[in-house]
Amino acid sequence: MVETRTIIGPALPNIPWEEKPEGCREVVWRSSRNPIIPRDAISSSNSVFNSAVVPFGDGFVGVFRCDDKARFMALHFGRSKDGVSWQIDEEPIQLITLDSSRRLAMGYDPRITLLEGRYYITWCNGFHGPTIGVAYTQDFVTYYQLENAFLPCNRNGVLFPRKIGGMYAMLSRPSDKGHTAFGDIFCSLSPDLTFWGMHRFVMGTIGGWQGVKIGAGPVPIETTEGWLLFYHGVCGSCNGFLYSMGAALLDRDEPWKVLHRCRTYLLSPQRDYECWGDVPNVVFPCAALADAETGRLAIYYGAADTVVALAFAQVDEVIDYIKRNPTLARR
Ligand code: BMA
Repeated sequence: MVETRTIIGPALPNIPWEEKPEGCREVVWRSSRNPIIPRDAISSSNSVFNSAVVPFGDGFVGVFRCDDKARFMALHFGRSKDGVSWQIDEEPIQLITLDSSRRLAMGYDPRITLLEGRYYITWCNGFHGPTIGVAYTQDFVTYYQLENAFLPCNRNGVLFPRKIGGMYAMLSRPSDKGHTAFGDIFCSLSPDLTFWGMHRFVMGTIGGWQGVKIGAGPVPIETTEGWLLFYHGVCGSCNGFLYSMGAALLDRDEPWKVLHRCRTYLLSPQRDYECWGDVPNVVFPCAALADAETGRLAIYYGAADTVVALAFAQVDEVIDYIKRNPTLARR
């Protein structure tokens, strides 16, 4: 039990958890049950990865990126009692949309943000190129689609879980239509979740593991030290891109201000299920559960664009790591 709570939020006593293995020197350690979701979790799926999870009722629910065997991307609902074993619906989520021009065209890389009693789903939607789709649900039965947040091309749209300075806030990563070879994180504000503006630069690429592009990962976790943002960073190699995970602390009142950012990664593709799959060498975090009582974190990430994996960390260790391995470059 920690003396002072670092995480500003509710306790989550049933958070999935495994103690750090004896002798492990890493700040983030993997579940011994990885990968927790196989590529064929539903009968039609080629792969299940880059997915979002939240506590719901006395268990957990999620929105899963399931690419089918025709290699079309769709979002599927799933439920779990323990956050580790999942039942995913065979049929994709259907959204209620008033305007067919922004209908869900494809769905990938979802995030779920609990905000003012509604669960907002943001994902990469097809609209003359990728952009950020937004929908909400209160029961994970009926989903209402809102306007796309941005012009194409954009990816990795991540909503903050509360208004900041009276405005809704979203991180995103402007991109292109392909396998974008650039990308910095920006923050945009909105009075109503429809009109987005006041765009602010948050942070950009620097050398090494985060040298080609970076993108926000799970919904930021509010802590006494700032918003804890896990993000993916990409570097190029002679065999293509390599995706790793790092973390930063953003100012609680002006989240485009980076307080601290790590120079070295927290997790990189090293296990077989992260290195072998449809896209080798990818760890891509999309969700994190947090228990304010114990400071435990459970991080869900897609591995090799093929399966879902789980990792654990203690919030104070992560914050200490970010501060001990700082970079001041390209804030
Ligand atoms: C990005 C997205 C992700 C994917 C990653 C690695 O551009 O398409 O869904 O995990 O590439 O292939």
